[in-house]
Amino acid sequence: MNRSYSKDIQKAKVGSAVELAGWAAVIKVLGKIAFVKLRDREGEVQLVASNKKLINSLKDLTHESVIYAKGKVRQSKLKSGGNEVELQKFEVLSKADANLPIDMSGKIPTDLSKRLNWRVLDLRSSKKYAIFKLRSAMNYYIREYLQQNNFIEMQTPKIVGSGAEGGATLFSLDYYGKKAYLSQSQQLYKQMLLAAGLDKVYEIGPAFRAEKSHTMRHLAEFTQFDFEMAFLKDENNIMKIIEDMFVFVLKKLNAHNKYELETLGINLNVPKVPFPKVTYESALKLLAKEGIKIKKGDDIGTEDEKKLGDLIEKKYKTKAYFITKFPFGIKPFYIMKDGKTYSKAFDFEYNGEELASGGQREHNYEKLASQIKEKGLNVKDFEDYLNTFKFGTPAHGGFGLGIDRMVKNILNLDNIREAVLFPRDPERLSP
Ligand code: AMO
Repeated sequence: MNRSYSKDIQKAKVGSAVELAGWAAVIKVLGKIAFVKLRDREGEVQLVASNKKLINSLKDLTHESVIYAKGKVRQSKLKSGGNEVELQKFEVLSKADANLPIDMSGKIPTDLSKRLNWRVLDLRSSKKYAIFKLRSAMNYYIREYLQQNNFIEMQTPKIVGSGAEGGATLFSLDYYGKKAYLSQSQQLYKQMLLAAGLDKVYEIGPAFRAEKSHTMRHLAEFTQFDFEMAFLKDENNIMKIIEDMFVFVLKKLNAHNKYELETLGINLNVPKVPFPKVTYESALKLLAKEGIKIKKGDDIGTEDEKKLGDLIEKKYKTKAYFITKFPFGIKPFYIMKDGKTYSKAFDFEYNGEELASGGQREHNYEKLASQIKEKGLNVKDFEDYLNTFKFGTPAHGGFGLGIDRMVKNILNLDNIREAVLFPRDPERLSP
C-alpha cells in the first residue's frame, strides 16, 4: 500500500489517486450518499461514497474500526472547503466492537479516570496526538541543545541501594534477598560521573516517588531530565543554562510544531532572558503583602506558589522565573550551604509551578558527611557516593526537571496525567 496521511490529502492534486488507512471516526450513511471521516495520526479526512455497492458495504461499518480506502482527491462542496476523497475501494481491516466503552466524539464529557481506564481509545484524537508529538519534540530539542553544547547522555541505575530525596517517597523491593529501592532521581549517580571526569552529563529517564498525595502535578512514576556540570563558579551558571535551553526549546516548538500547537489552541510566548531571580525571602515578602503568611524556613505550598506566580507575572511580565537562596532546612543534604541558614539551591518556576529544582552541590567530603548526618540520615547508606568525594571532585551543580510537568505547563493542561501516556498514581497501576 502506498499510504498517504490525511493531512497529505489537503496538499494533493485534485484528481490524483490516493490510498489511506486509519480509524472510522464518523460514519453517515444517507441513502444515496455516505460519508466516513477517517482519522489517522496526522488528522482527519472525509471519504465520500456515491456508488450503491460501496454505500451498502458501509452500512455495517462500526465506529473505530480500522479501514482501508482508495479513491480520488476532489474539492469538498462544504463551506469549510478543503479536499476530500471520493471512494473507489473500501475494506475493513479490523472490526471494532460496536459498544464503545467511552464517548469518542468529544461531545459527551467523560471523567478523566474513566478515560484513562480506556487510554488506548482515549488517545485516538488529534488533540491527544498533538500532546504526544509535542512532548516528543520537546525531548528532542532538549537533547539537541545539550548535544550541541557538548553534554554526554548517561543512563544510570533505576534499582538502587539508597534513596537520594528523603525516605518518605521510597518504593522498596526485594533484590535477591536484599532490600533495594526504585530510584527517586539520578542525583547521586550524576554527581559521581562528574567525579569520574565526564564534566557535563544529562539523562532523560524514569524516576519513582511513592507520593501519598493526589494532586494535579504529582505522579508515582515520572520522567526526570537530569543535568549536572563540573567546574562552575556558582548556581548562577546553572540558571543561565536553564534559561538558554528553555528559550531554545520554545523557539523550536514555534518554528517546527505550529500545526500541533494550533490543534491545541496554544499561542506560545517565548519569555525574555534573563528570567527574574526572586530570593526565597523576597518571595515570602511578596506573599505577605497579599496577606499570605509563611513562616521563615517553611516550604511554599502549592496554592501559595500559584499565587506567587501571579504576583511575579504582574510585576515582571513573565511566566518564567527562579526562586533562589532557599533555606538549607527544606533542601536535600547534597546542596551546598550559603552561610548557616541558607543554601545555593533554586527552583525554576513556570506558570506558578515548579518545573525544576537544582543548585550547587557540596563537594567537600567532611562537610557532605556532616550534612548527611544533619538531615538525620545514615552515612553508611551513602558509602559509595560519599567515598567519591575523598578522591578529587570538582565544584559542580545541576538540576532535575520534570518533563511531565513541563509538558503540562507549556501546553496548559489541567492535570499532569494528560501529559503522560500511561500515568501511575496511588490508585493506578493499569493500563
Ligand atoms: P526534585 O525532587 O525537586 O529534585 O525533583 C525535580 C523535579 O522533578 C519533578 N518531580 C515530579 N514530577 C511528577 N511527579 C512527582 N512525584 C515529582 N517529583 C518531582 C518536578 C521537580 O521540580 N535531585 C533533585 C534535582 C537536582 O537538584 O538536580 C530532585 O530530584 O518537576
